Amino acid sequence: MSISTAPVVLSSTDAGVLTLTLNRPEVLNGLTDDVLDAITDGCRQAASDDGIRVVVISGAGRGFCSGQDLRAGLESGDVDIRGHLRDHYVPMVRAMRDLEKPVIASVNGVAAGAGMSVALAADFRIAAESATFIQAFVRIGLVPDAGSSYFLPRLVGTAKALELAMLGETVDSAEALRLGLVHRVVPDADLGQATADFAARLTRAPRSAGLIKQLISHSLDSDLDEQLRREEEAQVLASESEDFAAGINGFITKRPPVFTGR
Ligand code: LHQ
Repeated sequence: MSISTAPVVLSSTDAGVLTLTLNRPEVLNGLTDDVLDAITDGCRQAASDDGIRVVVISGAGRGFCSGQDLRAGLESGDVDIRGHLRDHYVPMVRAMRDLEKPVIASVNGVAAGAGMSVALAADFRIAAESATFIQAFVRIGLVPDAGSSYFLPRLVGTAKALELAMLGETVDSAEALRLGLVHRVVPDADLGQATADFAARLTRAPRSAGLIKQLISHSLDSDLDEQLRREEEAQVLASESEDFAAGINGFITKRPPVFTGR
């Protein structure tokens, strides 16, 4: 047994981008409570820090995330699954979704089980050509969790979601792009730069970008009247932002506005 003192999630901030790198490469970044809590903490930190505009989640080594670490005590049968989900998985998904800033999953390799859920809970997925996606839950007799059964049908439709979740087959990056599971596929060697370029664009987005995230997130769960009310609330907030003033000024003066996220 090797005892590692390396952090299970590496965290770094550069030019407004908080990058969280899952760091258990020997198990393709299998999820433990510590990993889940570190993602939650990172998203909460991003929420309270005006200097962070975008969060990127990626994986160290050849995997993105292999889902729940199946050797972290589960085989004994003594684990309180309900508590485990409620105390660690749910807060992570909520922290990613409640954050009024974009989250990018930079999928460098296999995303399996709850590892695929992490990717799906992000706002954007940029995949390396060698990345694969597996609804692995059914392979071990479980059901999708960590939001997969919510996000997957919304991304690919119920028929395809059912097929992916029930058969648990491996989806390669080309198929993931065709299905609308990912936004971009890039050569493996270009993933870091492509993610950095995409994130940099988002760091220049106005305050309204976070409000747009919330509007689109809620749209499929709302009827028209509710969504019209949500738009009204969000538009009032957006119109009170410094970025709206900068946007209007930019239009009038014919100079591109510089947005600050406020
Ligand atoms: C792993 C793992 C892993 C530990 C690779 N754990 N070691 C579940 C339960 C309870 C509550 C909450 O929610 C959940 C949700 C879930 O996420 S259930 C789904 C859990 N994930 C899986 O079932 C996927 C398991 N992994 C695999 O099927 C394969 O490893 C994949 C397809 C991901 C990758 O295959 P390969 O590229 O062939 O790599 P490998 O299998 O050789 O893995 C490399 C090493 O990583 C290997 O260790 P070893 O010591 O033999 O070199 C694996 O045992 C280890 N590893 N996933 N989840």
